[in-house]
Amino acid sequence: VNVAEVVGHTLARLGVAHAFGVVGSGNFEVTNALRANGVPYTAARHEAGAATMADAYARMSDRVTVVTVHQGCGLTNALTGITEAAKSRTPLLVLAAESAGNFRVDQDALALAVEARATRVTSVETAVAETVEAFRTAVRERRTVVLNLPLDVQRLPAEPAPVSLPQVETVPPEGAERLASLIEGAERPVFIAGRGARHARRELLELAERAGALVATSAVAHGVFQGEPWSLGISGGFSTPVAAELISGADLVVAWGCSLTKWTTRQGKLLTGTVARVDVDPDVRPTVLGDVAEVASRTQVPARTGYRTADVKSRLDSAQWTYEDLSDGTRIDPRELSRKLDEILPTERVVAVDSGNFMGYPSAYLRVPDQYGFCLTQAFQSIGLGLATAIGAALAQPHRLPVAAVGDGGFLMSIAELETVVRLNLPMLIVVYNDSAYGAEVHHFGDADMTTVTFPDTDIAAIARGYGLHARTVRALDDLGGLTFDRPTLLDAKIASDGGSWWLQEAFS
Ligand SMILES: Cc1ncc(C[n+]2csc(CCOP(=O)(O)OP(=O)(O)O)c2C)c(N)n1
Repeated sequence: VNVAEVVGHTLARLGVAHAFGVVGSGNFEVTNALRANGVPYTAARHEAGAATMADAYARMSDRVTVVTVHQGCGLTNALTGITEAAKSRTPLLVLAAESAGNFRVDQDALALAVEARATRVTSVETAVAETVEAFRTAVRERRTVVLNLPLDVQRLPAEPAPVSLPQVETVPPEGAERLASLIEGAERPVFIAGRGARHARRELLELAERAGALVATSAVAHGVFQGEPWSLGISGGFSTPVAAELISGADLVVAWGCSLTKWTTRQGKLLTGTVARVDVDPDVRPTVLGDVAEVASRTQVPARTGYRTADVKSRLDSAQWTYEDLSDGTRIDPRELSRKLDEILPTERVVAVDSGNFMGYPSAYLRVPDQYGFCLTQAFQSIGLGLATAIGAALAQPHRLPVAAVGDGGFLMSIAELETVVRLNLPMLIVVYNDSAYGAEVHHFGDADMTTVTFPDTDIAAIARGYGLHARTVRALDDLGGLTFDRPTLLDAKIASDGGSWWLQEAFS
């Protein structure tokens, strides 16, 4: 037994859920040790895919996952996915082999530059403790941690040692009385739940009912309030017009574990009254410091109607998307496509959305069963992560239909992982919103020279068939007839242009 094997054994004992990676000589032994000790392993075809699969798996299972990479180039290839995870505070462990020779790069600097933590295994005596500490940092601080494994240390003889599960301390809430008095003083409160509130549906809905508050989520927490009659859905660019009006009419917005980005608030335009924040992170200077579920259940307010009036209810019930259908038989309106997919897909689904002009359509039109039904890896706004996100989410939620909604640009960037979808035989539906362009850029720059961002039509259905998927070209609703959801399937939807999506126009305005 050597140090590499001890690291794998230790992480298995700590209970990591799943490992993803691309294996080279430097991470061969540690990866096999994880597998030998019972950690499921999925081989990706590119390290960026591996990192994003691990990130999505962690988000859709609430468990720590691992990505394992070769020294130097394995880590640099994984960096975009690691950055997304780090910015999203995903508890993810990156096992990175590390060379002292020609292939050496400063792996600590790479990790720190993208807001991940950097650490390493330095000796036989300290290997177990250093591995446990990396795991503890990932869990306790909700951090993405790069654990470097120097090649010379990896091969030293070592013995596994017993490990104990690190305890996660909860922060006792501070400032709860102030929040209660803000809520009591508000006539039209709205609660917005973010990533830090994904576990707190019950507590938040109980408090919202007493306070007469309407509830909404940020995009990454989509699904938390699914089925709740007073829910406004996603706050921000993907909101229906009625939801946006009601949020901007609030005299108090309480952000629960939510960072209120410009996307969630339409550049601040949705926030017209008082804003209060509840968060475990003291750095964001919250009104109440503490865990969302705990703070919500301790906040005592008298029961009243608040924002939950009959008039608001009837506005909510009539809130719908309206549009003029631009489909013409050769190109399908992306809104019509999304609406129809929502109708025909099983409700037990997990939806992953890539970045681009198209991204609002699936996010706004596809309903999701709960917070484990939507996975948005968009903290870094990279295109090309959507397909790998859907793979990680599919493995974490194996009883749901995985749906990958992607643009043609992001899809072609990440196409290597199609082989992974087929090899795993995932019953995934991949929907390519194909406008033969980097549509977001086309709409952003209006009437400029578009030669750099437009492309000839690509027959993506034919490419997918080559990988072994079932595939269709979709130009009209009829092309969706008789779809089944039991094998890897791709829809190459040739979409009509609506002149730039409403949410992007908003963001660029
Ligand atoms: C890695 C990366 N490179 C470049 C960009 C800039 N960018 C933002 S959207 C976009 C176009 C995406 O095209 P596509 O996936 O076809 O979706 P569409 O905008 O056409 O709906 C690009 C290039 C980015 N966000 N990420």
